[in-house]
Amino acid sequence: MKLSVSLLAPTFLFSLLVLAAPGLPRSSGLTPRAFVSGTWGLVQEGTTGVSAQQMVIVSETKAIIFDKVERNPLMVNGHAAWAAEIDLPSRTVRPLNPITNTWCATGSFLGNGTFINSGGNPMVGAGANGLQGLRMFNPCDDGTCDIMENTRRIRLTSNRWYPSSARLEDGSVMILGGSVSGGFINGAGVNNPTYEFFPPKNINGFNGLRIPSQFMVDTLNGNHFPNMHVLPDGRIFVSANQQAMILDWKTNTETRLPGIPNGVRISSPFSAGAVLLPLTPANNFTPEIMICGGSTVSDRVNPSTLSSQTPASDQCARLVLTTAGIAAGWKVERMPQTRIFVELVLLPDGRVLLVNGARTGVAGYGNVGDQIGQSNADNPTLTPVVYDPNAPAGQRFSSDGIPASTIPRMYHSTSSLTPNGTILVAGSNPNDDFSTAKYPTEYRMEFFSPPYMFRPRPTYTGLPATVNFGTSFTLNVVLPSTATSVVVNIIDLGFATHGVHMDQRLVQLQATLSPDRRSLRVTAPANGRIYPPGPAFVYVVTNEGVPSFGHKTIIGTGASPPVNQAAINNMLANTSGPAAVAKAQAVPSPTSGEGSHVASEVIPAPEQPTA
Ligand SMILES: *[C@@H]1O[C@H](CO)[C@@H](O)[C@H](O)[C@H]1NC(C)=O
Ligand SMILES: *[C@@H]1O[C@H](CO)[C@@H](O)[C@H](O)[C@H]1NC(C)=O
Ligand SMILES: CC(=O)N[C@H]1CO[C@H](CO)[C@@H](O)[C@@H]1O
Ligand SMILES: [Cu+2]
Repeated sequence: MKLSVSLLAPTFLFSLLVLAAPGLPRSSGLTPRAFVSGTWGLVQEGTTGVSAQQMVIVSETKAIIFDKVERNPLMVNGHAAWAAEIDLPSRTVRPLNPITNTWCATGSFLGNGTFINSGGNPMVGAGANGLQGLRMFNPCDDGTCDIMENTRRIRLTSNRWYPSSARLEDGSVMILGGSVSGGFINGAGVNNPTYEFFPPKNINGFNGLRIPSQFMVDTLNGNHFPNMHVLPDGRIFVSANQQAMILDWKTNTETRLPGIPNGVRISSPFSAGAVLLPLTPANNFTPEIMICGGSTVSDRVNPSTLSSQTPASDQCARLVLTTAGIAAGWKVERMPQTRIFVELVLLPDGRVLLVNGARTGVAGYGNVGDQIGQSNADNPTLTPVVYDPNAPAGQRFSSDGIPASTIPRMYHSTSSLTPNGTILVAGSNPNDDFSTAKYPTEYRMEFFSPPYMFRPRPTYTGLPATVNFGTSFTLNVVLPSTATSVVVNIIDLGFATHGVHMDQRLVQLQATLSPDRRSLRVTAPANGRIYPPGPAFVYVVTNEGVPSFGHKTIIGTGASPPVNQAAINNMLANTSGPAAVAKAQAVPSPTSGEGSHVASEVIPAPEQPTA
């Protein structure tokens, strides 16, 4: 699509002018960064007990995992578990006990460090209807914390299966899109083309109710799990199917961007990976998006006419979000192989790991004419690729020294950077229920160790529990003898599901090393638009590309996001809760799953007042 300047809202133009101020670099300052080359490690250690459809690191030692309700071996409260906590140092697992079905939910942290998981699927077995689920988790170190749910009072306005979410500058979370009931792909009859906030806001006249998004109508059918990235001016980059836009949630204004090049569809079930490239002082915190993989097959045909053997896309496309960058358009590169549901993981050295997924087919299961077991995809990509955004074009992708895994990571697999710097890979389950067929329900965890893991590492102490915007703090550092300088990268490790990585973000901080190299004066991000208030892992990275352990802090004050009780009351008064919905709808059998898109299963949006 051609971008006309008249489409740009005034606030957009203003912020672009600020971003493109004279004398400042306009794109990711293309200065090559050092990184450690050599052989990567790969170990398979521990199991997740439930299949890792969704994964989030919640502390320096714990990850939590959500699955769909299915016959997992791990038990809790007399039934098969569908969520678990992993202790990373010991590789052990502890079952968690949500009430509702978390199938294809999203997740984000609030500014106070509480994690919320929202949306999901209707009732299956022991799991209550999770379509409006909103589950809270406060991380703990003592093995006593669990998911908290109060479905009558704390819930979404409406059904959301396959929504996305993003933490905003005020520490609240926006939840966008999804279907009111589910299947292989979205469609006009099941679409929920709206967004909402948690905690609910009274904004733009909607007073806690869901807010329409034309973009989520225009991007049908393939627009499940839209990619969302909070930009340094507070607005949100959103991409889905073949389109992209910037959403100003404060004014409910959508500004369309050039579409994804070459007809590539990039959201579920044509899942690409997407990442906001590192925001650094050198690039003046100029936002640049990269989207890799996806597919060019039609989103309008009966999925049984699609094939597990159709090559996915090998395209990576980058767009700099300034006036000049948008005018220049997407810059296209080619991965060494085609990839569907690839995960893009930011490394502490500023590079991006492309991991998991398959070379052919589409996301989901039980749809295509030539399923492998139940998988809609085939030809797993077993070797990750590392991408250096600052290397010259043509030299950015490399699998040098990276071992191939023997474990296919198909649909419903996940990956995350860990605080220690390894990359945790888990999940894979293109199946209705627990299965041992080809592309089975996978519980084994793997840890990739980049070569920096085998070098003498910098260490530090003195990180405050909270670090407010614009303030400075001092770390006591011990550097390897060969290091002459360091940078400080804070990373939001985000929430991984379906190849989409909510809230993942790397921001480089201003830091000054003392002449004796023992003390490092660091300045926090300027505001919550550069780094939304909430958890961050702080990596001190040497000039040779060796990161420290990433200790956890909370950026901001750790305060809870604003609560508007009147908006909550209005939402509760004007929307139905899951109990009423459950009565009004036929509950799909556990085997109808993501295997079909049946328009007759439309569930009316629960918008009618209950009174
Ligand atoms: C971090 O990784 C290193 C290298 O594998 C290991 O020696 C160390 O024990 C790990 N630290 C933690 C806290 O897991
Ligand atoms: C964080 O804020 C939410 C929303 O107000 C609240 O429900 C939750 O209890 C808070 N968490 C903490 C740790 O205070
Ligand atoms: C937008 C909307 O439907 N508002 C209604 C919500 O519920 C209150 C109390 O029942 C009504 O007064 C509003 O009109
Ligand atoms: Cu799914």
